[in-house]
Order: sequence, then C-alpha cells, then structure tokens
Amino acid sequence: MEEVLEKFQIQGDFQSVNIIENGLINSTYLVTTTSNKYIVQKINTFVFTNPVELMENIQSSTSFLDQKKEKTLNIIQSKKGESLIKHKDEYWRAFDFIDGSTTHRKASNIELVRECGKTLAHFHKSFIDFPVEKLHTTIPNFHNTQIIFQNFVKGLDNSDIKLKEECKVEINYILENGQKCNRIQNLILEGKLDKRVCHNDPKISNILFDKSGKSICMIDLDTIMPGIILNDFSDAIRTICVSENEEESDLEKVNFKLDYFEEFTKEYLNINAENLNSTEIENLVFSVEIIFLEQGIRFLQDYLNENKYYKTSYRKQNLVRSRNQLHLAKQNEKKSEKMNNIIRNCFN
Ligand code: GN1
Ligand code: MG
Repeated sequence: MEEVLEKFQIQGDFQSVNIIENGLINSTYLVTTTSNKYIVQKINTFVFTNPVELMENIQSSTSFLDQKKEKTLNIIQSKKGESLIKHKDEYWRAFDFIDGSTTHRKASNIELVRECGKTLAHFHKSFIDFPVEKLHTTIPNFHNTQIIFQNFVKGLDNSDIKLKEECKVEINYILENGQKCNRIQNLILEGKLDKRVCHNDPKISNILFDKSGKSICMIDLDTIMPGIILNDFSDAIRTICVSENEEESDLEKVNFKLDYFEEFTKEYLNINAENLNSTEIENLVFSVEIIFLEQGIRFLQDYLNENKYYKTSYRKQNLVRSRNQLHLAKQNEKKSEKMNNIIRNCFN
C-alpha cells in the first residue's frame, strides 16, 4: 500500500490503513496520514474493464458539480497529474475523505428516507444541463434487463446441474417472469425514455451522510454514465424502502415498506418531477418491480457462475441475496396498485 500511496499527491506522513467494507466490487481503504484522511480504492478490472474511461467520467462529472458549488468527491491526483495510477497491473485512485461522514446499510428511520429522495432528485437535477454524450458507457447494457435475462437463460446451459437443482424455484420464477424484462427496453427503442446522466448504482450505502443524518452527497460514481432515470429511481428504492438489506436470509423479516416508498417518492418528485416525461412517470412503479427481478437475476447468475462478480464471504451468499431480491419482486407485484395510488397522489 505504501508503494501505491507514494504515487499520489498525498499530504502528511503515512500513519495507518483500514479496510472499509462497503461495496461488492472494488477494494476500499481509509488511509490516515499525519495531516489528512483519504479514501484509496483498487478498481476491480474484472468488472470495470476500462478504468481510464471510468475515471474520465468521474473527473468530468465531479468537476461539473464542483463548478456548481455542489458537494461531491474530490479526486486526489497522482504526482504525474493523473486521476488514476497503475501499479503492478492494478489500477488505483484516491479521494479526500469527507470529515464526519458515514454510510448506512439500510434506512433505520423515515427522515433518512426523505434525505435519500432529496439527494437523488438533486443529483439528477444538477446534471440536467450536462452534455450526456460526453460520458463514456463504461459497462454496456448495464441495466438492460432484456439482455440480462437473455444472458441468464444462455448461462443456464453451462451451469452445474446440482446448483441448478438447488435453485430450481428461483430459476423457474425468473423464467416465468422473463417477458417483463422487455418492457423498459421496448420503451427505449420507441424513443420514449430519454438518455440522461445517471448514477446507475444509487443504493443507500452509496449516499454519504453526516452524523446528524443529513445527506452530504452521492458517492461511488463508478457507474456514472448515460442511463434511464427509471433505473436510478428504482435502484435507490430497492435498498432504501425495505425493512432489511439484501443480505438478509430470513425472508419473513424482509418487507417492502410502502410508507418509505411514499416518503421517498414525494421528496424525489417534489424536486425533480418537472424533469420527468409522462412515460417515465407512468413506469415508476413498474421499474421498482423490475429492478428487484433484475438484481435477483444478477445475484443468481453469479451464484450459478461460482461467485466471480460480487464479493462474497460465504459460498451461498449470492443465492441468499437473490432469494431476498426475488421475494421483494413478488411483494412488489402485489403492492403495485397501492404504489400507483401513491404516485397519483403526488400529482394531486
Ligand atoms: C454493486 O459496488 P457496489 O457494491 O456499490 C453493483 C451494483 C449492484 C450492487 C448490489 C458495478 O454495487 O450494480 O446493484 O452491487 N455494481 C456493479 O449491492 O455491478
Ligand atoms: Mg460500485
């Protein structure tokens, strides 16, 4: 680590390094020096095959926010003046640690939910005049649920028979619901959903809070790229409007919280409804059901593929995560009428 740090324009002498267990993809460390604290990350190049373009996206989006005086991540440059360093075939980058900041793995109260709704809406609104075509698509088809479903089905042919037997119920559920995976993609093809600057991974632990529970800014900007606003809206709700996080194996405890959904949506729409078109508004509720299905597929696919994508600490973790997400997809289907009423009320 000290060899890596040597290459960055870091102030003070190195004192300590602590692993931060946040995120299923990159490796994250909190580095303390005699004068400052930094977040230093090793980029997972199995997932992010083009770290240079990824950092260009982060660079252009954070400097845009900076110019608008919006709080965002501050990239620490390398001694050569670059935002990324290569060290022994690994890619590293660093940010200032924001003093007094913290993250949450689930929303423990409704105030936090409101803060999340505001933060995401504000993020989208801030980028409304950013030229979206300037961002690289660092992971093609990242939220293309149609392709995610098709790849899942193709992958089944090569999966281990015993694993498939173990996941029979989940696989069947996904196959039965596959048709739904086309709807948003079809709307895109019809030109009804605009490409916008999206975070693409706005889960609750990617929002930074201060100790009093006020949000500071969105973090983990690795997937900032052109996207569909519905995916951000729903992906935030996926981890914010639930009673337990995606790691919970006791499904009796896992519930979609309509009261949280209502508050999140009210706050979001209050700030950003003016920038949504009618197709986006009509599909807000459907997008939530589909994101749970999408994430359930992604976790299950990784389980069947022997856990190469998401970090795991035990063998069945991706199966547990998938069951959790599919359970919520089913719940959502049943709650959609109530959710649509909530949206309607937001416009009355
Ligand atoms: C990954 O890196 P992290 O943990 O913020 C994943 C998201 C998933 C999420 C599930 C690039 O996000 O898409 O929704 O895990 N990021 C990537 O927790 O695949
Ligand atoms: Mg990430």
